[in-house]
Amino acid sequence: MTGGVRGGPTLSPSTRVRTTPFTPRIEAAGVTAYTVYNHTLLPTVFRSLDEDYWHLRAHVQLWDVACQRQVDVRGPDAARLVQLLTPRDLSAAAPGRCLYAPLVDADGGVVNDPVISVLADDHFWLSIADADVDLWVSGLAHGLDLDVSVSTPPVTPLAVQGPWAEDLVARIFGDASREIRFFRFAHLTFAGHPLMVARTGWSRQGGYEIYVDRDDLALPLWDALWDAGQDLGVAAGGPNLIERIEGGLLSYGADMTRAHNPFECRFERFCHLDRPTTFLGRAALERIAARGVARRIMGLELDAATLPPCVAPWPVTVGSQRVGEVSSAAVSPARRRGVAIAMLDRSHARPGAEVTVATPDGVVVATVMDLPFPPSPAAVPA
Ligand code: THG
Repeated sequence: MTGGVRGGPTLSPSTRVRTTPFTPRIEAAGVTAYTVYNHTLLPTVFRSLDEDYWHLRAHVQLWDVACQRQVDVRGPDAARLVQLLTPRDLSAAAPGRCLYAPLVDADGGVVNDPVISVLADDHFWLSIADADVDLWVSGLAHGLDLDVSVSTPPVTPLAVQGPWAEDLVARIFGDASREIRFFRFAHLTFAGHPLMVARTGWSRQGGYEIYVDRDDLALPLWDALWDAGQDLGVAAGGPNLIERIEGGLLSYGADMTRAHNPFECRFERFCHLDRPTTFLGRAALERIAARGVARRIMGLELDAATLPPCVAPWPVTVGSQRVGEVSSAAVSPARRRGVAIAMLDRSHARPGAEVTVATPDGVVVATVMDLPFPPSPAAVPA
């Protein structure tokens, strides 16, 4: 877990932990840490978390996000089934839209938080976070006897993220790619084959995700972007822990689980209880909305110059009272402080509140922040 480059244990390779069509280039680029996400390798660190962070904010990176598996739902009942899964009203979502949507269970627990792409009125892709959503969706389809097919096709997303992503992608896909608006997609041609190109991605630096639906195009696409991006400083990268905490992007399984409801996760803008939408968990969410939540997800700025990785929740306290727990944490080199995501009791879920965090390396003082964090300096402060 501490990484082979430092001589620690490594991950045992097996067919159960999938490689991806991009893995040869990821290894050639010098990946130093992977996580496993949807049973698939997800590269997370190349040079170091800090160097990758600064690079992402200044240049452009290619990310192997094949682990963002697509759950394909199609057929006459597809729209009804996908709407049943989420409190976000999808009735006005036309083909070409991507929608970030929490999925909830009958008790209002968050089951996942995919990006849903509307391919056609009767065809959707759920680009899932780390959980076996295909089982949940096909179980519901069978239980409700719906006329749909649910599958996980071999689609391999490649993310292009960073301030130069627009220029780089335009060099390969043409200026039409510049016209794609945030959370929209278009089909653009690469090597004579139409690929779905979306203006999405798990960073706040802007960029695209290209859904490669033919494995034999994966390396040619990587190489084309790589060669075309040399003068832009293109590098291999991955979701960056520091950048995504500062950006307030939540990680399913870490920051939220089925034990949390969407209001605790600040997803109210994706919960349309005021509309006649039919979805599983509606009654539960109405009860929760009427009662109010006892805890909320917030940011924390920690008075710490180093932090260990957060591999088990860190207690957050005020005096002797426990008021929550940290689920993700890192030191931001731009702030020279720790940044964290924490689920906090309502009483302390307000910006400016002072708390203490029990890290494995000792107790540190922290200030509650809104998410996302305010912009941080674009270079190392002097
Ligand atoms: N892209 C794709 N699939 C994914 C992710 C992705 N699946 C797994 C994981 N990431 C899902 N989680 C998120 C979390 C946040 C966002 C996207 C996916 C996101 N949120 C914006 C926000 O919160 O401001 C935009 C939300 C909106 O306004 O619709 O981008 O990254 N393909």
